[in-house]
Amino acid sequence: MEKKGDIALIGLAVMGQNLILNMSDHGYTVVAFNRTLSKVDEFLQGAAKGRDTILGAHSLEEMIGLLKKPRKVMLMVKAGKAVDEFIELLLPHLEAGDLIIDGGNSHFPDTIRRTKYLADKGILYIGTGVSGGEEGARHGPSIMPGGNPAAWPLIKGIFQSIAAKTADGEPCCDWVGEDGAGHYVKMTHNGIEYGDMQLICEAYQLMRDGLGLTNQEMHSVFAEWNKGELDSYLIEITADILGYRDESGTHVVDLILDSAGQKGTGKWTGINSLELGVPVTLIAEAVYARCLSALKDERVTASKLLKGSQAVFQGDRQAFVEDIRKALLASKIVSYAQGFMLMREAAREYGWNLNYGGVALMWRGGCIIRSVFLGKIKQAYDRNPALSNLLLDDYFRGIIESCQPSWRRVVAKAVELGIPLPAFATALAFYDGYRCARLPANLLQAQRDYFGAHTYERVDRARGQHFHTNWTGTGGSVSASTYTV
Ligand code: NBP
Repeated sequence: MEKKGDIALIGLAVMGQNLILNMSDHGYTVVAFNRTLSKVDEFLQGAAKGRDTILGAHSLEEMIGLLKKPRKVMLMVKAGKAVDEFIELLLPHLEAGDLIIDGGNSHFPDTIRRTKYLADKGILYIGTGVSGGEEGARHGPSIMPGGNPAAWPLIKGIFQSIAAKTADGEPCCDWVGEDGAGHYVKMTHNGIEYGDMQLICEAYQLMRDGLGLTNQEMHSVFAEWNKGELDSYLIEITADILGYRDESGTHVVDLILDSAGQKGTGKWTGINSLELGVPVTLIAEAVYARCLSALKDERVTASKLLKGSQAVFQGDRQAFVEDIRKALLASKIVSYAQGFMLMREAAREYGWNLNYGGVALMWRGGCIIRSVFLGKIKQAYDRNPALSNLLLDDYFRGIIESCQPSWRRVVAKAVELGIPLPAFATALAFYDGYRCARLPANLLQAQRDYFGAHTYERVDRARGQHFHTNWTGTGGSVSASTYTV
């Protein structure tokens, strides 16, 4: 009898090929397909050679014919119109109860739309985040599936067996929620990744330009940090990068142009935070920091014209390195607190029932932001699933308290030295704002009411009552309609 596939995977680029090999390692039979057909044969004769659990297909008809029912087809293609095009091409070949999975970095509104569109046709749909890059896809990614809940039992076994596992053996994959929830959580993951990377880069610049440390010294600092509370994949690779030399002995990091690229998921997170009115300031700063870095030519010109600080660091370098570590840790806690605030608001806005501890567990292994720290976040939500803000959890509150003097010293010193620390500084400003019972927004409301009759609420009256003052004596008594973010 002809061998049948458990799942088909379309898209034989780096992610798709490695996911297929991973599924095959776990005993699943996978049918491989790609728009450019030559890549099917290249894969079968290359990385997939000798595996009877990987079958190639040279048309969608052939691919569908090779699948067990209900059929499961996973797309690992470029996000955007390629996904919609493949859905349309697949539809004539599928029947009610079949499942399409999009594992690319799709924008969550597209996943909401596609889930509904396919549900109307009786086709199940999952939009899933897959993180961990090439290595993760091959040996265990973090997988964040959302979509039609009826689809989860069909794919749970495959996904949880190929996903990364925590030290306790728990899979870094669980059901996230309805329609776009999986891609939303993946988007937030990527935003947090932007924040983590920016924080590390700021620590690097402060050590390099402020303290004058060599790459080798910084390699040792990051390697040391990776043994403690900051133990994470990104700190680990930073230590590796700083220690890496080419054949001539040159540190490769010094040869790389300081102009950052981006693919859009950090920007989506920032835009969505503005839409939902959640102050996710650190991720936004991280996106803007990449934008500023990309203005390389302008910066080079400006560096010759705009004067900065003449101050030089004086003091105990080793003690200051420890201050930087603590400032990084405190800023990172703020960034994750903001990320979870965003997901909480998104769940309310889009009607998802997100399990925040489950999200932390999914990010605990396999993905780019994997860290020991995420285990602590999981524990915080285990202690209190209704935790309103990570900053209020006893464990994180304690760390922030112990890091706070260092954090303030680092931000103040960077200002004095003229070294930009946008992410460290915004984290501290957020912290001070969040813990402030009375912000200056009373004056802001007065300004709005002064020039636009936007009205204000009063501290001595119940919330929800709006007042207007005729500030100049010449204005009328008509007020504008109110608007609250
Ligand atoms: P790419 O994002 O480079 O996409 C390559 C695949 O998309 C190929 O199979 C290509 O087919 C197909 N494709 C393209 Br491009 N345009 C198409 C179109 N108009 N119609 C049909 N197919 C089209 O591959 P990747 O880096 O493996 O990523 C796959 C997905 O996973 C993406 O959404 C990506 O954002 C996401 N992702 C990537 C990573 C990573 O580290 N690379 C990590 C996590 C998630 P062809 O061979 O015929 O050109």
